[in-house]
Amino acid sequence: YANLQLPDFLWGSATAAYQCEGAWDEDGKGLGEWDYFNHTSAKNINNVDGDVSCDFYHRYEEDIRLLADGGQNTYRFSIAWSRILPNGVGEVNEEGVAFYNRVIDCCVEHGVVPNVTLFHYDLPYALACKGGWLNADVAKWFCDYAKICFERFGDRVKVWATINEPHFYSYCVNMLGNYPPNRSLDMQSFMQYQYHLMLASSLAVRAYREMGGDGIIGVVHDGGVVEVDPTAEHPEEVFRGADFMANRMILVPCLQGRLPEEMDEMLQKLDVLLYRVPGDEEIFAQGVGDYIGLNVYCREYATDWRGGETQVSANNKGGSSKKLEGKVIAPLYQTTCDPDVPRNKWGREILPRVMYSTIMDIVDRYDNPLIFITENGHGAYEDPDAEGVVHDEERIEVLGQFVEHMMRARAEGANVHGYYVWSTMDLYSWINGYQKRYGLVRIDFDNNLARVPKKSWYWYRDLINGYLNQ
Ligand code: BGP
Repeated sequence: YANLQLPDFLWGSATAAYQCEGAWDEDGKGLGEWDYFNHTSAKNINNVDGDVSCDFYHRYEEDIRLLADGGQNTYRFSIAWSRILPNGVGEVNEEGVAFYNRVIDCCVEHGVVPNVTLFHYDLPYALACKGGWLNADVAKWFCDYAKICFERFGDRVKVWATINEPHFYSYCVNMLGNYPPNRSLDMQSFMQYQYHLMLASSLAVRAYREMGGDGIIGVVHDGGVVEVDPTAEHPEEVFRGADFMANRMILVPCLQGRLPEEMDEMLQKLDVLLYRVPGDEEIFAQGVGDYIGLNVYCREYATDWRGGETQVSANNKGGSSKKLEGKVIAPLYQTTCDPDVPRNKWGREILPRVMYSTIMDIVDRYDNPLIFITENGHGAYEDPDAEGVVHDEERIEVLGQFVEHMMRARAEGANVHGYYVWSTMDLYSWINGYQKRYGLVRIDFDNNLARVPKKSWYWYRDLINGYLNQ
C-alpha cells in the first residue's frame, strides 16, 4: 500500500449511480434495469423511482465540495454502465464519458481520491433482456465495458472496484425477489449469478493488469461475519454452511483466485447444478484482487437447520412492520434471533462490534489482505428542526462505535486503509424509497433538493481531523 500514491488512510463516504444521479434518460443514457422496473413493475413497493433522485448529475460539484469541506479525502461512487454503453455493448456514448470525466476532475481538484465501482446493481436493460447475469456471455460484456472505463478514466482513477456486493445482489434478485427481475427462492439462479459475477470480476481484474493499470482493483463484498448461536447442536457444520453461503463464493475467488474447495459438496446438498466452461479456472486464477472492500452493516447469526423448506424474508416497510430479516437454507443452516441485540426499524441488528469480528475473520483466514470498509451506515427515519438541521445523534453514536471497532482491528495488525460512510447524502434506498435515510447531508426531496449538512457531517469532519492530526 505504501507504494501507491494514496493517503495512508482514506476517510470518505459513498454513493451509487442509480441511487443519486437522476437524469435517467439524459444525454444519451440507455435504459437501465432499475429504470424499467421502477417505471413498470407492480413490485415497486414504494412506488418511487430514481428518475430525479438527488440530481447528482447536475449538482455533483456542490456534493463533492461539501464532502471535501467535511474533511473527507476520498469519494466512492459508481459508474452507470448504460451511460457509457446505452445498449450494454457496442457504441460508446461520449456524453456519458464526459459526465464521469467532470466528476473525476472535480474530485481531483478538491484533493479527493475517486474510488470507482463499475457495477452497483444497474444493469443495462438491453442486457437484462438477454438474461443478464445468467447469460454465459455476461462476463465478456462486463469486461468490455470495464476496459472502456480503464482506458478513459484510468489516468486519474487509481482505486477500482469491479462489482458491488455480488452476494447480496444475487440474493435479492433471486431469493428475496425484491430486486429486478424478482425471482423468488431460485437457488439455481442465485448460485449461477454469483458465479458469473465473480467470473466477470476476475476477467476485468486480469484485463486491468494486461492494460498496465497502475492502481488497485478489488471486489466490494457485503461482509457479514458468521456467528453461531451458542445453543446450536452442530456449530461447525452450521458455520461451514453459512460461511459458504454468505461469504466464500466471493472471498475465495477474489482473494485466492479459485472457487471454494467445499463448493461441489455444498451445491450437491443444495441440489444445484452450476454451468461452468473449461478455461474459467484460469480466469479465476489470474483475477486475484488487490484488496477486498467490505460493506459492514450486520452479521449472519446462524443456527442448526431445523428441517423446514428453504425460505427467506426481509422487512421492506420499516417501522410499521414487525417482520425480521431471516432465512432457512435447507439443509445447511438457518438464521436466528438474539433477543439481547437491539434492532433498527427494519429489523436489522445494531451491533457495531461485528466490525471487529468481520475484519479479523478475514485477517486470520485470508492472510491479512488489504481491506477498505467501503460502506458502513445507519438507516433512519428523521425529521429536521425548524432550521432544517437533522440532529442525528443516534447515527453518530452507532457509527462512532463502528469506527472504534475498526481502529481496534487496525491496532491489532489488520491491513485496513479506508473507511466510507454510507451515504454521502440522503438518496434512494433500493427497496425503501426515500424515507429511509443514511446521509451525512440531508436532502429535502420536497423543496428543491436543498442540501443541509446533518449533525453527523460535523461529527465526521471532527473525527477525521482528530485521526489525521494524531
Ligand atoms: C448496501 C448497498 C447500498 C445501500 C445500502 C443500504 O447493500 O450497497 O447500495 O443501498 O446497502 O441498503 P438499504 O438502502 O436497502 O437499507
